[in-house]
Amino acid sequence: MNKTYVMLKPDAVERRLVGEVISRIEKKGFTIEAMTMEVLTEEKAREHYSEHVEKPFFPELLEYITSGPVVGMVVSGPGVIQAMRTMLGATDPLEAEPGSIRGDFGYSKTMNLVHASDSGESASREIALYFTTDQICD
Ligand SMILES: Nc1nc2c(ncn2[C@@H]2O[C@H](COP(=O)(O)OP(=O)(O)OP(=O)(O)O)[C@@H](O)[C@H]2O)c(=O)[nH]1
Ligand SMILES: [Mg+2]
Repeated sequence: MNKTYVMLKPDAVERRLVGEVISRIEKKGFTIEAMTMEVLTEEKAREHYSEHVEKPFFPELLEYITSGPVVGMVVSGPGVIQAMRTMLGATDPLEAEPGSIRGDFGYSKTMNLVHASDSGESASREIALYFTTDQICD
């Protein structure tokens, strides 16, 4: 699996960091195969974060992720799933390494700017949730 799903969350769009994040992905050498901008419905957000619906932080996460438009992308390249996770940095931006997206720009564990699939299985599931096969170049 050389494809992953990347989402610029509402705070990334609000803070005008879309170009910065896309620039990092492109400079790394990865390819953007498809892109959409949408406001997530509660139903879609629950589907996206289905593993977290019972967690104590989920209500806050749900409110945040549906609070404004998100930019979703299919990104491809060798080792892209793990590489994008490394480029994101730790979930908590206060623990993320400088040089990572969350380390450089984030300060809130909820508002951590960018999502990327955490495994091949997640990537397949998430790409299918947001894109039809004819939307993906390749
Ligand atoms: N407030 C709070 N939010 C959390 C906590 N753990 C996870 N989250 C939020 O829930 C999202 C999903 O959690 P995870 O999937 O474990 O973390 P992640 O894979 O680094 O983040 P995503 O790429 O968004 O999936 C995170 O990005 C955070 O916004 C927590 O302990 N407290
Ligand atoms: Mg996750």
